[in-house]
Amino acid sequence: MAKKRELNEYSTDPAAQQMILRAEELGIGTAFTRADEMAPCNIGGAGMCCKQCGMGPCRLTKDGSVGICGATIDTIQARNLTRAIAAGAAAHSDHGRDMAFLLKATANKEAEGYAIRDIAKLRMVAAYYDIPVQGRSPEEIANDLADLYIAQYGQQRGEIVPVRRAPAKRQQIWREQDVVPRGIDREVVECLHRTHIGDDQDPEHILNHAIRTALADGWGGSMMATDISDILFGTPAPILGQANLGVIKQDMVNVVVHGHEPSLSEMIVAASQDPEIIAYAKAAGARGVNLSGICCTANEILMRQGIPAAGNFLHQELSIMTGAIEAMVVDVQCIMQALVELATHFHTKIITTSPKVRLKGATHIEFEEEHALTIAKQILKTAIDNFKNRDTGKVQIPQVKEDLIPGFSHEYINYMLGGSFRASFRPLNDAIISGRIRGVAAIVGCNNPRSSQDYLHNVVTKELLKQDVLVVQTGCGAIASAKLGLLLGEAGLSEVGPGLREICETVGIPPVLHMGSCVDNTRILTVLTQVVAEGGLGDDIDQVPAVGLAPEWMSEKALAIATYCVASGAYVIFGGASPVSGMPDRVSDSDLVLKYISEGWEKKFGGKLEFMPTPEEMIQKTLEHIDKKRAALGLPAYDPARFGKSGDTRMSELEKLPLAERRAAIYGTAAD
Ligand code: SF4
Ligand code: MSK
Repeated sequence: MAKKRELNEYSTDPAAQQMILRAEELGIGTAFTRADEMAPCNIGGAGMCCKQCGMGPCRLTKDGSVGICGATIDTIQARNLTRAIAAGAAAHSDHGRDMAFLLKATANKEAEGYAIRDIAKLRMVAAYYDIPVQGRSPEEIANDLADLYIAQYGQQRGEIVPVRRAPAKRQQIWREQDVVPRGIDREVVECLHRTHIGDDQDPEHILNHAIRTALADGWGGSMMATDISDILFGTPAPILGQANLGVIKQDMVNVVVHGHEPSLSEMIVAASQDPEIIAYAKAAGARGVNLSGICCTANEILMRQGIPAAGNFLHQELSIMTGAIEAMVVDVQCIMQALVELATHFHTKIITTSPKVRLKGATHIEFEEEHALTIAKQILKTAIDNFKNRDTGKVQIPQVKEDLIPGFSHEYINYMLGGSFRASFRPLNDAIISGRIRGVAAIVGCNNPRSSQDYLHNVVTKELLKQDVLVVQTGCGAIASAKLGLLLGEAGLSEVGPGLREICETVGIPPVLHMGSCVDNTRILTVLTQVVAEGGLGDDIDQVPAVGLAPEWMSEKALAIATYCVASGAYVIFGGASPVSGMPDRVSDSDLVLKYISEGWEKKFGGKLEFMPTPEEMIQKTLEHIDKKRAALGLPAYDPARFGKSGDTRMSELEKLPLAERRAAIYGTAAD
């Protein structure tokens, strides 16, 4: 009999806790209870099982044992990890490919309802690649850019073009190590080739190709996806939004969009505001259509349109448990197969839309860009028609939600620090150099039901903020902080270290910056590149006092992101289990891969990947790394006592003084 956990061991989020209890009351299983019932395989989990051919699967549980073909534990672990990285890179990059085709269709007026919204970004991106912009229409420029980006997938030789956006020194390292991606599809295919039975057997050599494949994602497919999403739907800027299950509305038709692609969800947003759809919903007895998002589709429409987020990865089932969702519209990635069975307990329709993703038992309404707006309306009408089937007796919506301000794109951070006439990263660099900001942590990635939902994200985030570390976030991690209220202006500043607080008050930013969805981790790469270019913090990314963390990772995409960040020079810390841990009592026999992705990669690229089970260790290693990088740059040691006497804190202290003393404190004299 599986051990049942306490409620707070499932989730730290009160809305989630309420729905987990509701599931228990109704006798419905969720990922939380399935995680109790499904003990992880300790052989596969540690990377010690190979099923690459029909002679196996081979499980290497004894010291010195090898597979039937003679493969060692190191080779098997390297192959397993590399295949996972290839799958993650493929998922992100294939999304980028679809976005490139959508840009091309939009430029040629073949995509219904789409337009080029951010011409400035289009011109800026085109300029990186010497695409002529003067005297040309946005459509002409977009057509050339789309062709260039589409060509990156099938390119066979040379270098993919976005790598030229990295710092010069970084590009040099990649060339010396022979890991510059030649073409996105080529690197993914080569991963599968090299890891086939009887191919590459040298673990380090296999893992070098994992680096090349991950770079094809981070400085390739993902970066292109972010560029095009901004060009078509607008580069994000701060906007007020809300997060958590309390955004679901009792008196409206609730439609949840879930997955990763903004192409359809942006069209659903547009359709939901169409008078025809509003009238259709009213005729069905609802006040209108209420849209909300889950996972990274949520992030995409939250940061551009302010559409609320119903939650992160583990909220997909819980949102249906409210009994008030007429349709959950899914596209690609992070969609649980369990949704269809769960939905049978309620009236919710699960609607698949991607030609790549079908769920048995779901309704399929395929998305076609030529008819995007028409299809979006058809989807909404299907949801509205389902409103009459809602069983009001089953409706239970947790009244829990938080306001947040997402939308801190690279471009907006540049603008907010310097204004439109002198946009610059200088103030950020200066704040790091002075020690007001000790360093930067990117806390990103998934939820994992094997640990308490949001707990690791939030405990690490809150402690680093106290230590004057500026936090940037993407993906489900960003929604975890949003639900806690850390993405809202002054909220939480009392919990923030004195130097960071001064910066937040002066610039007017939250201490945690929401930078987008999982493909948008590339925004962090371009921000770091600009930090380097601004000067004073070294001449390459590996010198910046910064760390990347994914405390609750679960997807192969997370491993691809980690690897391209390592290759870009970052120290990356993952929480939870390592997929290459080997047996704990056999460390000496199976730690080559574990050591290579840490010490080996650090020697070659300046970045390393490590897995840590406890938040305390993640925090300690993050701070040690930041302080080590500060010392290497010759920056003053972090000293919180030097700051905190300016900004709002200073003003509120002064306001408490009698007028004469206040004047003396400000002007150095009590005279009028
Ligand atoms: Fe076993 Fe080798 Fe086949 Fe893997 S490739 S399953 S180790 S025989
Ligand atoms: S959705 S990959 S659970 S971040 Fe991007 Fe969240 Fe991880 Fe999916």
